[in-house]
Amino acid sequence: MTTERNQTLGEFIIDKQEDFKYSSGEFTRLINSLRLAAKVVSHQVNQAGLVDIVGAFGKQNVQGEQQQKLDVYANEVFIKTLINREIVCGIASEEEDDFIAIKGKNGGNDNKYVVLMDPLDGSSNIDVNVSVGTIFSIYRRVTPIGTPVTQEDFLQKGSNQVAAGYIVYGSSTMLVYTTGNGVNGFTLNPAIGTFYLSHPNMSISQDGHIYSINEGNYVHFPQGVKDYIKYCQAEENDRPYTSRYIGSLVSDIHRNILKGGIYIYPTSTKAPKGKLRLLYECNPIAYIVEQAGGKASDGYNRIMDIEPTELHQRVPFFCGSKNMVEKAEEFMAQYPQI
Ligand code: AHM
Ligand code: MG
Repeated sequence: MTTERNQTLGEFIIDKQEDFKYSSGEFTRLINSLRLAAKVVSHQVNQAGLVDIVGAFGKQNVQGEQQQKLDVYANEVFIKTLINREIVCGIASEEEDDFIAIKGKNGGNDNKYVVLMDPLDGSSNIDVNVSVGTIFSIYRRVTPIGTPVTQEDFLQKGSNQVAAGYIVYGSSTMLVYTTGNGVNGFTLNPAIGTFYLSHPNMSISQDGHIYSINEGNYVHFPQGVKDYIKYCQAEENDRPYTSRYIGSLVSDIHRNILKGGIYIYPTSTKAPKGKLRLLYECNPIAYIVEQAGGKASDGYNRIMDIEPTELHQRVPFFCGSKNMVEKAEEFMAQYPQI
């Protein structure tokens, strides 16, 4: 057993393999592939501004949003890395219209995992040198091994996740993930391309002092959210809270896990279903935050209990310190869920 102080991600994965109930070489190789792709994307993100990769790619993604070149690049790197290593049977990406069914060498595919991901979230922040992230979510397929994957394999409740993680490309690059036994964070030493365990057993405090929401949309928010914002700003007890909003989900969540806080992306008159995607963003982040001792809901119900109905489904998102999320839910409960 390697000492935790200087343990690398590769060593950690091997050491923890037996703790993981679905432990198999297949899963280990899958995590290793994501680790490799993360390093490649991290390198490219750090080149932004140096090479001609910043700026609109000139085409819109399935959500109708302008896609940036680095979105496309990150999407390709993660997909190609997973396909080339023949370790998953299917991939769904926020940047792809439909899921990808991966054929094995002889047409069939004996792999049991599917990966869902947002390859580069918050990419509008790239060309202003603000942190972005990758989010991934891993499930066991539900259809028989050896047959082509179907939508059913991807439309699973978040509580079925076997692992989830994010990579934050910030002042340093960190990979944070859970397999259901707590949350661990690894910082990349870019000089030698190695992730080291820097944040073992990450936990989020039950109470926090940060609220993160795009308050510019205040007039469009539901009344329960408006009331909660006023609660955060009231001068009473340990309030007013501090407002911090990067506009990059992974970075906002990462900071709030470390410092204690709540992140909210509610419904609004402009985005009646919310903005964030259940499968690529909310479920994996919810799994990590719950494993760190926090909570994630849509304002009324647990995120990971929602039965998905479509790949690119959007949901409102309330996530972070347990007591803060519960307080926000109290305000939401004053009004009917629309
Ligand atoms: P994206 O997947 O198109 O990058 O959008 C998701 C991002 C999140 O990272 C961030 O929290 C949110 O959108 C910010 O949205 P807004 O600018 O509306 O506040
Ligand atoms: Mg996104």
